Amino acid sequence: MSDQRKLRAVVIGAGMSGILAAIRLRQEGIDDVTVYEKADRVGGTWRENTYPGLTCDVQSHAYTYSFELNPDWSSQYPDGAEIYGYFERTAQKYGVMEMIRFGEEIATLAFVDGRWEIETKKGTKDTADVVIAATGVLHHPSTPDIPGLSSFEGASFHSARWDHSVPLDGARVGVIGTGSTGVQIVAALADRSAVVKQFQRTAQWVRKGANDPYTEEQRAAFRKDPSLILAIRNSPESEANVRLWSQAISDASSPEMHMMEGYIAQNLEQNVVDPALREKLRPNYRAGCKRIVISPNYYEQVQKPTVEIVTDAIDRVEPKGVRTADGTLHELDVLVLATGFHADMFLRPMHVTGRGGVDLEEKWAERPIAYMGLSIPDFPNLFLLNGPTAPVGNFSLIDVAERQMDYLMGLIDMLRTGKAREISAGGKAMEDYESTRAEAASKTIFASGCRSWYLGADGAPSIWPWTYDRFIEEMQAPKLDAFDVVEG
Ligand code: N01
Repeated sequence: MSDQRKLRAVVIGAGMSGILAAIRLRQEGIDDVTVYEKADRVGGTWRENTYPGLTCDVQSHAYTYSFELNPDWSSQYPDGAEIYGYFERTAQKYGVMEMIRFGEEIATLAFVDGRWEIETKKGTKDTADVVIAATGVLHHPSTPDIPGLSSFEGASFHSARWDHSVPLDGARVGVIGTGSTGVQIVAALADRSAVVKQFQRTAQWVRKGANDPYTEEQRAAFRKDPSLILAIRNSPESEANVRLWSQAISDASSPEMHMMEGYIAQNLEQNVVDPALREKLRPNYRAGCKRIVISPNYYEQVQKPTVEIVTDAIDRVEPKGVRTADGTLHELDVLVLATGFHADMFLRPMHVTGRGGVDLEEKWAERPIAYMGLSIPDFPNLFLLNGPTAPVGNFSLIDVAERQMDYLMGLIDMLRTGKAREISAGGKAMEDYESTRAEAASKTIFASGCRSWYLGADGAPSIWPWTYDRFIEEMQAPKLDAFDVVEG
């Protein structure tokens, strides 16, 4: 141990991935770790999203760190507050809170003389040997450019900026958007609000997910015997589902994909009684092209008399509500923008310069790229969790982050043991990765013709196109010939 180099690490962000990175670095004996968090609490997406109906579309026992199982989950799809509580408790338990500088947003990162120089918006300066960017995938809200939006006299906000002072019970609420967020909000408000109008530009494929509560007996059994939780996480059925799904989405023409589409379509056929409503809700693109929405009760809820699916295009927003192209004014008290996020931000809006002063914006002029979603040529010792082209398509981001972190520890260990002083993806490896990735991406279901946050500005899928098994295999250990290694 004594001849090991003492590394100072900085983690950016205290959400799910940042908490993980801080814990793992400590576990591996790297004590000098600071986490910079722009907000005043941990939790990332689970801090920022507090809308009614919020849950995770990955089952609770699977959306849990492998080293911190949670026998106390109340159900398969618990609410956002419960998920937030899990991350906060875990951060407290593992001493992450003491490592965090809250209220500090990093403005610049510059690689100078072999170290990262860091400056926050408040002017705090720091340096680090290693930087792990755990900046999240979907956290820069996208606000639609709809004429008249600011003229609305009621309350209006983005789903990730929920205003809890606004009464919803008995109110007339409009929800723009039919992604996972819009679906969850509408399902939750159907029993509370007087009128819920969901403005649907594009229909969604919705898969029904059972949400049975765990009983106290089950939770007691989980506490006594954690192998019961592992059995849920690794059950042959869920493993098989992940494999089948991953096989299917990576090849849009595969029999697996056609089978999955049939299965998902059944949910619509079997659960929406009124044929006219069923046709309104029927997507005109293939299931899986957008991220499938999982909901235990969306179809049940949209059939309630309080809910109306509005398919006429939005013309403009007026002081009293939303005017659609057919001339109707939909009068509203509250207008929710469940309109998604800018999915190409990653390290942005930080100003990041790498070796020789190269600007990340130059590197990312066409699209954000990172070898294996985690390392960028000429940006040594800067690693990303769930970065560009990571497998965020219908997989559990917590599992992705854990596997990436294990892989990164292999690289960081080289820095610590003096086998390397600087490590970043090699230019050739990056090119090969990106060209084979783009080629494979064109065969995925994501490229089958729809608009989604999986697509880059050029309209091509910008995420992991291969199977999950392939990702697991790649993450076993770094292939060192893919990296530029400056020996130390
Ligand atoms: O955002 P989205 P989201 N006029 O981008 C519509 C994760 N998530 O927040 O489809 C009218 O999917 C847009 O219409 P269209 C999950 O990974 C997870 O719902 O582009 N409509 C679309 O309907 C998810 O995939 C959970 O035609 C406009 C919607 O807004 C991801 O976050 C929960 C419009 C945006 O859908 C994003 O989901 C919630 C306009 N001008 C979210 N602009 C979990 O369960 C946009 N739209 C973990």
